[in-house]
Amino acid sequence: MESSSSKMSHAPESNERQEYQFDSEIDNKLKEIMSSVPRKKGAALTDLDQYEGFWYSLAWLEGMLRAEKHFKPQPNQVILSSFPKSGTTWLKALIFAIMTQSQVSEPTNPLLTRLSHECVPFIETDFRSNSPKLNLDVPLMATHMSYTSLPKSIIDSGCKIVYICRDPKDVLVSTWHFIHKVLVNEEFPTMRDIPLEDAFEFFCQGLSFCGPYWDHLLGYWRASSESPEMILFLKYEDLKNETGYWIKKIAQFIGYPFSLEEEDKGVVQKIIDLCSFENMSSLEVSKNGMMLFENNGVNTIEIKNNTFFRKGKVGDWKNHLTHEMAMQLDQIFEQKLTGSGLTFNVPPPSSR
Ligand code: PAP
Repeated sequence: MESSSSKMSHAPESNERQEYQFDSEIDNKLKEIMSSVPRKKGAALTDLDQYEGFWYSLAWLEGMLRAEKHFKPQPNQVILSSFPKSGTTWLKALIFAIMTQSQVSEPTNPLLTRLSHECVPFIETDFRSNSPKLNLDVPLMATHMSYTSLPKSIIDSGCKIVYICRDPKDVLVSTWHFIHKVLVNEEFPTMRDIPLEDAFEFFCQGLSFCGPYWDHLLGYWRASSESPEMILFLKYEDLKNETGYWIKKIAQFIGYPFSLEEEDKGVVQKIIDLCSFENMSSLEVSKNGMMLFENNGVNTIEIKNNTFFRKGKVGDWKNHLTHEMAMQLDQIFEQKLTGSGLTFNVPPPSSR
């Protein structure tokens, strides 16, 4: 995604973007992917192609392949990984704020005038774009890729990965609203609005952007169990319930711990307030800004920044899914996650 507001103009030598105009190897690989499994409709803005067991849009896939070839993590690189609609926008802001903690109260803090998606680019979209906007001062990038498809350079470098997931029922509802809100604002021939019932069926079949969700979760869950020093596995619900506790945990994990002095000065609370749904969604950039999303190299669609903010609540699915739908989704995930130790029981209110 490319923001319509001011762009960073760094051209990092290490990531060799000038080669991106045309790359026959990647072009051929994309053709091979497209011909190996039929393109499918899903709970997504675009039709989906399958790669290494997961469903992506073609534009996303192109970015992934370019990143596989060219991505070189910076020293102390941090990667935020998530399934779409699990809390990415929020966690991008939180980690960015942690990594730039001395600026938290500054009126020039980038998070006050830029959407967190602009402060923290997705690897897939940044590597697809010919006008990169990496903020090299903060070595933080995000991805929706499955664990198994992460660029090898990320795994080899041993950089820290923070993964966030969310109750599948809320992810589905949030996804469906997102598709609807984007298409209300933008007409696009290859994209279509879908009823919730269809989105539900697709989601249950694993047919959503970056789905199947259960496999996405399990990839990161197992990797984090094997290498807890490399992957921190978070849940949106926990982050909502105990934001301060998890901010400190994340800060420690990525190597930006708070000193006692900083804690005494209330830095953690300042980060909570800065990144809260109420604050972020009411900023001018969130209310009136927009992103340009490169759909297929020829067309772009505009996505209003306010599309990334809806309710920001745990359990809103209750207002949209029937009891039967909720049970069916719970059963699918229970069965898929059996034996992994990962569950989606919503925690009781914090006592910490
Ligand atoms: P993305 O994958 O497209 O980046 P992502 O940010 O992961 O989307 O998910 C959007 C959800 O996060 C929305 O949830 P909802 O539809 O259930 O409301 C959005 O409201 C929520 N969200 C965005 N910012 C925040 C925030 N600061 N705090 C809590 N939730 C947030």
